[in-house]
Amino acid sequence: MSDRLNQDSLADLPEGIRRPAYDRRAVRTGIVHLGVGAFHRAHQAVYTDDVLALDTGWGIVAASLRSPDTFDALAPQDGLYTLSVRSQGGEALRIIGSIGRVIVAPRATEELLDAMADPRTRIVTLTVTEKGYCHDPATGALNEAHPDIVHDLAYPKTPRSAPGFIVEALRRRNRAGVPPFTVLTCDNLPSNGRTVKRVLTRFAELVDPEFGRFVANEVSCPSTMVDRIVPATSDQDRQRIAEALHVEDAWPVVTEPFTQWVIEDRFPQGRPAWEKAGAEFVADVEPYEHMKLRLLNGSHSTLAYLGYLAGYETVADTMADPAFVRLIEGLMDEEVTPTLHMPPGADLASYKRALVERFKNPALKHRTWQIAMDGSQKLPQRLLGTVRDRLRDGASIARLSLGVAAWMRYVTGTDEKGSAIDVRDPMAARLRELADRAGGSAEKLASALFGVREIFGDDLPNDPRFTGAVTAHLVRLYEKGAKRTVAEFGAE
Ligand code: CS2
Repeated sequence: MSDRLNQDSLADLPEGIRRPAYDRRAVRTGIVHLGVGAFHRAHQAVYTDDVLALDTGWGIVAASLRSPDTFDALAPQDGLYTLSVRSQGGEALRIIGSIGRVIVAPRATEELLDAMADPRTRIVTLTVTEKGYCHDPATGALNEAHPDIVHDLAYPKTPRSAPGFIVEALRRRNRAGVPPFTVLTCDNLPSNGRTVKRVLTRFAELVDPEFGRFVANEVSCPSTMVDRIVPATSDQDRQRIAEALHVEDAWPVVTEPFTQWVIEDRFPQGRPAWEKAGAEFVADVEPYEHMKLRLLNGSHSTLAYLGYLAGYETVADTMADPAFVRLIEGLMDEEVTPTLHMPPGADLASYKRALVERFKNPALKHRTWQIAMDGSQKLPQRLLGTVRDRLRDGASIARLSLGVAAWMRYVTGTDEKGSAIDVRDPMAARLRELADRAGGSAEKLASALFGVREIFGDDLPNDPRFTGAVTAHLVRLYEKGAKRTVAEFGAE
């Protein structure tokens, strides 16, 4: 028996471990996925694995746009990996087989473009994270000065960015008389379908105005709401899973029981019956997306910055502090919920109750540092859209502005004890420079960061209700630290 999880060792796995319920040799590719990170493998690839048992026409070819890590791990495993679902109740393991092939884009650009241009590919899905769209987070427009976009416009046949790959593949299909694939973004962007469509249309227009019109008119980009908490896999996870499997899996994913996928049903070339695996097809995703981005992700980012500063390693550790639970419940109930317009029948109260339990899940080691990444790309849709709605209604932003202040404190790159914070963000260097120039003054720091238009736009920096609230919190964070600021919050 092989000592590695792969097609040969599959039959010898211990009882009770679910494995693909279909013949993998019969699977044909229907989907190309860009961005084969843990989230894709714990979400869309699982829904698709369910569907393959009913229809083998929807196998996935998955590409990394940067790192070869996933390829190096999954190639010797024939694309197989373990999904570990963890809760206080224990762990369930399942082997996922929907990814047939992995491509590393930088070293196999033609192979990826060929797969995307293949007429059998009818959908291109994406999880490239917020920054992968190369857009301006405040406006949603393509960032034409982005180095990858500049590169891809100059060398369209050897793209680096997701928009560059998609537009080049669509051009090849168009030339060959093959209809466009549907572009299905599964990232946490506001109106994610509309955003990717705007970015692609502008990119195509810059390549060739007529092709821009074709993309605008002919390419379908349904919006989606995706939800499943998937922390980075640790060595401890790998070891525990290998012991249970009796073979090594170099690339398992660890997640929670909860999963949700809401999709707009606009697939001119057809689609898998993902509803049979629990996905919901609706005419308009926006209400669900607002609910999820503002309640879940808005709370997550708030917990991440404040929790990290308070010295908590994971979200569950942070949620073990009752003052943080109070803050987050108050944020959701008092400040976010009034901005949501939910379809009849949606049960917001139970959604929020479930969220608090999900954040508390002690079996998931979801590091505050991980969620704190890329704040410049996340803040607009997680907190600032809600802030705008509240200000328009003349309502309080006391908790929303605390999250923004904590982000400001975090991106200085120095924690409350004077140790360095490893700030990961495409704007990290610029933010750091602004912080250094502020020289430890909360007022100067706040005012310098409000000037980052890509995050705050032109309106918020000019609204004293916003700038005043954020600055006052930032002063408190410097004076008292995050733990005391949160503890005293409710008592004010
Ligand atoms: C998290 C999300 O890392 C983050 O920024 O907020 O990845 C979150 O776990 C997912 O959106 C949950 O669906």
